[in-house]
Amino acid sequence: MVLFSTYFLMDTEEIKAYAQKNISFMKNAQNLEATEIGDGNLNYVFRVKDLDSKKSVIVKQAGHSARISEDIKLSTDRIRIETRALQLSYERTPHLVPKIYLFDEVMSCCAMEDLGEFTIMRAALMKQQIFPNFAEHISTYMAENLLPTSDVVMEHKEKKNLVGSFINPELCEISEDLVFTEPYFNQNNRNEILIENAQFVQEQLYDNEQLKLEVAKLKYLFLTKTQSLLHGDLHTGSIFVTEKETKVIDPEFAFYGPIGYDIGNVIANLTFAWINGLFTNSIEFTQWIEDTIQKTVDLFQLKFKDVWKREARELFATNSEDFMNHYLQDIINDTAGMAGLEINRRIVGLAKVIDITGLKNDERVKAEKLCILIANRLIIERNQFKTGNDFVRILQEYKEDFK
Ligand code: SR1
Ligand code: MG
Repeated sequence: MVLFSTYFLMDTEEIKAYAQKNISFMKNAQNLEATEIGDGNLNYVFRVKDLDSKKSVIVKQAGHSARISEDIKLSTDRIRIETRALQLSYERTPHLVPKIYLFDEVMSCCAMEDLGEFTIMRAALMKQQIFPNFAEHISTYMAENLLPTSDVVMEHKEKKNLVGSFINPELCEISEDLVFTEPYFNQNNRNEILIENAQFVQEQLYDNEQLKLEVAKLKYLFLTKTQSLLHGDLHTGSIFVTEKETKVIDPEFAFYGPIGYDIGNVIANLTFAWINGLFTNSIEFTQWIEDTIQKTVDLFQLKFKDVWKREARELFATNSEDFMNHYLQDIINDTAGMAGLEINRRIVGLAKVIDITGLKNDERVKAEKLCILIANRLIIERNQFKTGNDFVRILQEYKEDFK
């Protein structure tokens, strides 16, 4: 009998035994089925289903290296971070994240609610599906979860303790390398660039000293700005959707960083869907994306101010509307810059997105150039961004040239 008292990487048979032992509603199950359904880069994800009661659970286990590469060695502490981050989000926004059932430090796994009827948003966007409530949901998720973990709301010593418990050096290092450094230096020789765009990338990224100065400033924000507890990897592969609901998953990259990093990731990944829609002539879809980008930024700002007015405790924050506006404007500027960085890294770095790689080669060549042009403007002009419309305008400016 397997005791699960020392760590090992579980297979589907062992996962069934694990669920039977540890999940209360599976204790007497005789007819369990387990499938490995993970498609991420790092972990193993199993769905365990009781074929009699029809109840199911998701068990996520971390290995000692990344799933995509044995060379990327990672602490299994990422599962503790993910579990805790989901639990904190569940306290504030239970309708927007899955419920955690258990965390097992020995086996480096957690068990959570099965979101069986949901689809990964990136896959749905590739089919040009529209989610009318997405901006409403994601802006609530961000406003309700980001500001309350900042110094604006939290007692400063408590906040520092929380910063400490979310120190996530290895996963941050992945982002520091893949998002902030390799796209501009290729120092690890891991960038993957279409031959047709090699010269363009050389000029626009590697040799672009004006851009690299701005990227350096943003990298140092990521390294040092312990503003709020972030999701840390809020792309459309970390979001589950149905027509009516949205659930944010996978906060294993959670750490204390600049709020604009999360919002920027959302905007960047919506931009990839927009570009896919542009090249596949999906007019209704691209219009919905434009509308969603605008609403996400504008609704975030409205909801952020509501949370601030309701929950701010720090004295300057409760006494000065000017300070609130300054703080929010700074977030929007970071958002633009971070969106640009996420776009560039998904084009030249090793972790790409199907929205762009799934295009026909000649379209992909053009789409990648378009991405880099948009990204560089987001980075360089970030301090001019104020409203959702500013993010949409930049897309519209390129629309005609690239159709
Ligand atoms: C080695 S992990 C590559 C990427 O996958 C994750 O989802 C993060 O975005 C990371 O940068
Ligand atoms: Mg992930």
